Amino acid sequence: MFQGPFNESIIKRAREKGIIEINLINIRDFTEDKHKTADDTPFGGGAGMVLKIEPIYRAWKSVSESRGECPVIMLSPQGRKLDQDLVKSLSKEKGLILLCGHYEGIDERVREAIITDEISIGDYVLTGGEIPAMVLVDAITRMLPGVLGDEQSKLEDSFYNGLLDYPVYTRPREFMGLKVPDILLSGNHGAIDRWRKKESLKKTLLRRPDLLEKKILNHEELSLLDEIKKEIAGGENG
Ligand code: 9D3
Repeated sequence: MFQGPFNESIIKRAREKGIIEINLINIRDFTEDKHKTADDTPFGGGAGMVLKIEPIYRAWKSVSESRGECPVIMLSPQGRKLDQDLVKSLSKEKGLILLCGHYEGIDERVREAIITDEISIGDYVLTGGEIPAMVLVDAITRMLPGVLGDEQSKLEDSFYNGLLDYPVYTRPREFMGLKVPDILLSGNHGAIDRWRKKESLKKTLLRRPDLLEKKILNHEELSLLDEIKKEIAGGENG
């Protein structure tokens, strides 16, 4: 499942540059019976299977003995919901061990014995923790120095942090009567920058006011927001 996302594009380049290292571990390789049994039926009965603790414990022990101490994160629907603040703080760790289940539950004692954090990627049900693990790796990797171009990182650090993106356009200037805003063709970079900031704020106010409430706004942002609110009250533009 991991071969596509981890061997393409930005993640591939980050691995090639040695910025990140990803090791995939199959807990079945840490079973000791002939059938490589990693799961069993639940005590107390009921549907579904439960991942056994021993193979997971042995896999974890083998990794932490060679790599040293680091957070052990289980991807689970019961976890703390992932957001950019959590991504940022995890991006500062030297290493992470990610544990994901597929279809089935994991013996509760795995949590007690080895798990330090539990993370969900949102309130919807998937078939396993693999895609959430890929999401986490992807989001963390793009935060690491040297992964994105310098220009992209500067953008992230400055104004647009915590706001929705402003609209972008490329050639042609007109398509089926749909025009590119004149200001973007004006060559006035001060005015373009202001327009973009305003569009970012407008879109965030209209679609995600919760994001605006979290963000500490500077003078320019507050005054742009004031303009936007007056325009909306006046029934102009959408
Ligand atoms: C909440 C559903 N559970 C009810 C008994 C069973 C269940 C279904 C699917 C338990 C785990 C899963 C597989 N999902 C994950 O492992 C998972 C997940 C998710 O489904 N949504 C968002 N984030 C995550 S992180 C791991």
